Amino acid sequence: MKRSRRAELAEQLELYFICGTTNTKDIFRTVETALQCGVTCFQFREKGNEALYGDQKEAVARTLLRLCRAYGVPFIVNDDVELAMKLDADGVHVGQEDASARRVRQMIGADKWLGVSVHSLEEAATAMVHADYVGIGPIFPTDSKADAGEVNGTTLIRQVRAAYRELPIVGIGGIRPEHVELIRRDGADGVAIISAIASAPDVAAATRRFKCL
Ligand code: 3NM
Repeated sequence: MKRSRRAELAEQLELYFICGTTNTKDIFRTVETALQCGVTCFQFREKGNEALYGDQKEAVARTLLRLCRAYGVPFIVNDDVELAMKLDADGVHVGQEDASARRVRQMIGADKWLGVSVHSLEEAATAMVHADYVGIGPIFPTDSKADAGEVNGTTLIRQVRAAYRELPIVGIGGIRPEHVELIRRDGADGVAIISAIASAPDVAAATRRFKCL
């Protein structure tokens, strides 16, 4: 990856908010508030029993994309490559169980961001051939992902950073503002958050807490 693209990406990963309609009562208000209060990247992740699909999912995504564009924040789609391409989103994020990084890269081309969740050094080594950044977690216990793997603290972040100095890394899973310093010190460029922002009684205050550490 060119130096400038790596630097730009690392900066955009600083406070990466992830949300779908099952994570909050009013997704538009939650996302707009989070954007106003300083999130640097947004991922639309529509998962769970009550998740929308088809036209309804697309309509929500379009509105969120418009909001992100208005605030100059990258809009990433979780898993759904077709939707990401239809909307001309800024990128796609996939897990290990989703389409393989190589296939997704072929589908989205070189210009869009590709993020891949990894849970071992081997997965990181494979992902980084095609990915622009990797997500590493769960750092702490989380209620937001039913099949999240073993909680590992920052161990894997440290290992991946030691092995790949230039690879953009975002930590994920149960992260609260007080954890950010440690996670960044151990090698992550940023943190990805669902519930600490989406479920907060005061989304603005919760977002700002991640910004002034
Ligand atoms: N992926 P919260 S943990 C979407 O470990 C996701 O790969 C994870 O939500 C992983 O901030 C997770 O509410 C959920 O804990 C993050």
